Amino acid sequence: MLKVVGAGLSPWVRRVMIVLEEKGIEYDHEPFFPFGDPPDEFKQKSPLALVPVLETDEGPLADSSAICAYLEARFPTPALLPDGPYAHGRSVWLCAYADALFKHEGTIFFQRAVRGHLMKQEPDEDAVEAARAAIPPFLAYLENELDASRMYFSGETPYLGDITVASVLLNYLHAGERIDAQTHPKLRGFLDRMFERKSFADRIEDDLTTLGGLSTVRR
Ligand SMILES: N[C@@H](CCC(=O)N[C@@H](CS)C(=O)NCC(=O)O)C(=O)O
Repeated sequence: MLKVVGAGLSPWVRRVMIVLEEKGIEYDHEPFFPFGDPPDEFKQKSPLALVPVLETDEGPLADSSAICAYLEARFPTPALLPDGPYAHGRSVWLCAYADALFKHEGTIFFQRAVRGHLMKQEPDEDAVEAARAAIPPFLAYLENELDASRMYFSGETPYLGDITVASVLLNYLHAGERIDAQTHPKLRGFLDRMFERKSFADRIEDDLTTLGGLSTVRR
């Protein structure tokens, strides 16, 4: 059976688990935090020492984009990317945009959730404030990209771009931040629809047992 290695709180581990669940594929999960100096055995599977890793019967695969490409080639239905070259390209672009957003969101999450909540250390508030200041243009862009008449970015079906944006923004909420329906009605509606899907709802339940009251996702 396929095995996902990596802590489910990572947005990149989460997006792999959600893709597997949306495709209806059973898998094992080994939660693993790679921080510090991970063992050589892990670095052989993941040369950059990052999670996720997917263990397959042909060998390990690192990097969530590589893993999603593998899953799409092996299990093409339901499709991860929409039909049509432009729609396909736009969904991949959203993944790249979510990665740029992660550079800032990940700092807030790391300082507050990992350092502050899990490791019981003082968060670096200057780093948090600098990262928070970088977020509003990302939220404004995503709000503008959504069309109120469509459920998701590309239409009525969630694709990889939708999953990736929602996975990164879930950690923004898990870190105690808010995305308000007053200021970002389309983005808030999109996130609520994504988080109601069973694939996300199951992950959120697990996350909340670890994060407790820090997350605003259900508040
Ligand atoms: N581009 C990579 C990013 C993976 C990544 O940044 N993983 C983080 C967790 S969110 C990690 O393993 N960090 C460990 C470290 O920086 O030491 C992917 O999509 O898999």
